[in-house]
Amino acid sequence: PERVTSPDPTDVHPAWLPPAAFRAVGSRHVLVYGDGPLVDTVLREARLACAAYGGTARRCADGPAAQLVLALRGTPGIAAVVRTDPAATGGLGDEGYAVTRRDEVTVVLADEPAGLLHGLFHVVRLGESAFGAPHPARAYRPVMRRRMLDHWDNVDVHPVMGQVERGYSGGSIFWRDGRAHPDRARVRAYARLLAACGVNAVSVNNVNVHATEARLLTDRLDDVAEIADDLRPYGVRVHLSVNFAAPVMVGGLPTADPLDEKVRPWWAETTARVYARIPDFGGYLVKADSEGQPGPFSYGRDHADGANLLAEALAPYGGVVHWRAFVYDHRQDWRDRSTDRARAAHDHFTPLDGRFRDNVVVQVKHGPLDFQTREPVSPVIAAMPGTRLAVEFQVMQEYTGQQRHVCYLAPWWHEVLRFTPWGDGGPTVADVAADGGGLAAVSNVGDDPFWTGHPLAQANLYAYGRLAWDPRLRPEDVLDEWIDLTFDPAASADPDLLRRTLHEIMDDSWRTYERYTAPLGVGFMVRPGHHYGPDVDGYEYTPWGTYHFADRDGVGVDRTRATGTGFTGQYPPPWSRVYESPERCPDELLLFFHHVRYDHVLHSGSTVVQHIYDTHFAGVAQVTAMSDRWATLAGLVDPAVHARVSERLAEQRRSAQEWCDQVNAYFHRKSGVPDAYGRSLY
Ligand code: BDP
Repeated sequence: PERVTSPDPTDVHPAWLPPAAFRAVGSRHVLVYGDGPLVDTVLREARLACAAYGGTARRCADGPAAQLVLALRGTPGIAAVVRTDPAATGGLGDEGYAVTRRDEVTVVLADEPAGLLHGLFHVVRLGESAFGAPHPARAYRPVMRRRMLDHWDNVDVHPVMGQVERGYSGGSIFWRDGRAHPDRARVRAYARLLAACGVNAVSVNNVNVHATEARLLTDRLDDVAEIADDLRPYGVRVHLSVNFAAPVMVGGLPTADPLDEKVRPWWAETTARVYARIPDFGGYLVKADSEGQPGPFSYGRDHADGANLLAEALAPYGGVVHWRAFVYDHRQDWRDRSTDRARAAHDHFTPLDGRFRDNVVVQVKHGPLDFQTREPVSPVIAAMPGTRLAVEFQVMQEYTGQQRHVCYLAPWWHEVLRFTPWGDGGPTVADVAADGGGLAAVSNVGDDPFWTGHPLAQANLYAYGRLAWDPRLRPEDVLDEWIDLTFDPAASADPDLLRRTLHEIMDDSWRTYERYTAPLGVGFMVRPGHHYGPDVDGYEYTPWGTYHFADRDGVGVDRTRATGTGFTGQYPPPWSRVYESPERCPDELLLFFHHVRYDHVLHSGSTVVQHIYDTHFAGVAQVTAMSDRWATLAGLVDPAVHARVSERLAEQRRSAQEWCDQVNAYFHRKSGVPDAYGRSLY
């Protein structure tokens, strides 16, 4: 199809980059020093801002005295303008920058163009306060080198999954009718949003690689190159999900055996063609031997053989293979309690530690199961010291309300990133990822006018990027940044009400969601297939390995070494001991690790069954309160946003009630225990 741009770009919500976000920059005299495409982007952004707010943006030094200088260190002649010791902050790396303010001039310095772009967005975030009190140079460097988003987008519309697998925001922004999407303006706008929150890598197709998508690697490479062209000016690199059986599917070989003598050259030549077309191509993402995807197991090889094959092909170009550790048997015998899906990744991967090439990143879901509302941290993260690991999150809300419910996930990710797998004082999950392959997350974006279906779900994408840049940021501060950029409270009739209300609705929304859904870490209880809404026994007698084992006496999965699946033994101390004991195990994970009686008393003092009743009633009440609060913002936020969020809150309220009714009725009938407060349980 002919390439077009959005008929009316204002149809698309500006997310966290409305023109007003640039007011402070745009009303200044801006000077940019340096060359190259990313510096051009910096200048273009500054000019756009200045055109709207009366400032000027130039590349040379004459004209009005500069109030904001953005300079690449090493550019000849900057010493006169940058009246600070350019060496004061040490090396800033590929993406770092330093900011200083002196003599009424704010200066951003970087060693590389990408750093200058990140520095510009830093000033945008600060707004007017970037032009306040003087301060010495402060350096900012990303904690994670690679901060990746994985799109589960199909090129074609899949008969069951639709275009975006688990997508809750419409179709793909990258693909339409089997080709690169004709609306390139939208892809560029996306790149800009990503750069502004810190994401620097995007995988552009689903990890389940079907026949059409497999061709992206070969005869559809031009389409991938087009997307790469649109993301490049914002420092975002393209990665591709590939099918391990590609040599057979698109290469005409009889086998994809990693040790076959024809398979290796096939990957080498195919990869050479990819780099000839896209010189800054990031690498491959692979889901192998998982949920029906082919992999090395089909040939009697292991995952190190498989990953190293692709890594070898990518190595000459500096590319990486992200090899997912999400490998488990989805055809389990549910009667056999000795198998445990939670164990699978550790069982498969830890024996391979030390065998992966340097440019293999083993990408581990943050929990051992599958992006549930609450899970312990995956024990794999602590078990592969000789392997580069990336931690994978799901910004897309598959199990957290599918972007119909408000569920601000940053507090959850923050908790995971701060977790210390070897106990207090030891390295954190963030440290492991920072030393290894960084963070990856499944994107929640589609061609919906609000990008993310639920307008407040934009905050999750923003927060993911910011936490990947700096996992030490506090979720509530990240939310403040997002509110400032998106809603421009300074220009609102009631800035305090706006900010306070958004915090009241969002800060605790993940815990609220947890309250009215599956209790105490047991997970699932969702409707099979699409995973929306409650069905307590929906997966109980299926082969997927996701059980709660509720009976008349109790509930929960015994994953102890003493009497259960032995999963607790995959953790190093102290967590192996903490999780092994029902007394020491944190309440919120009790049913993940233990099968307990309904009258088991939690640390909170409540019994398990009374906790279930109480939290479910409380969760529904909190959603009602959220709705009431949102109503008070009518007139303070864009009417289209207000209407969309109100609609979704009504659905959240309905759904929360349904969860509460079904879960409470279920446990009331199983246990026969009435509610201590006499509320109706059915
Ligand atoms: C599960 C999703 C499935 C994905 C899978 C994955 O239900 O659609 O393909 O994760 O991560 O949560 O590969």
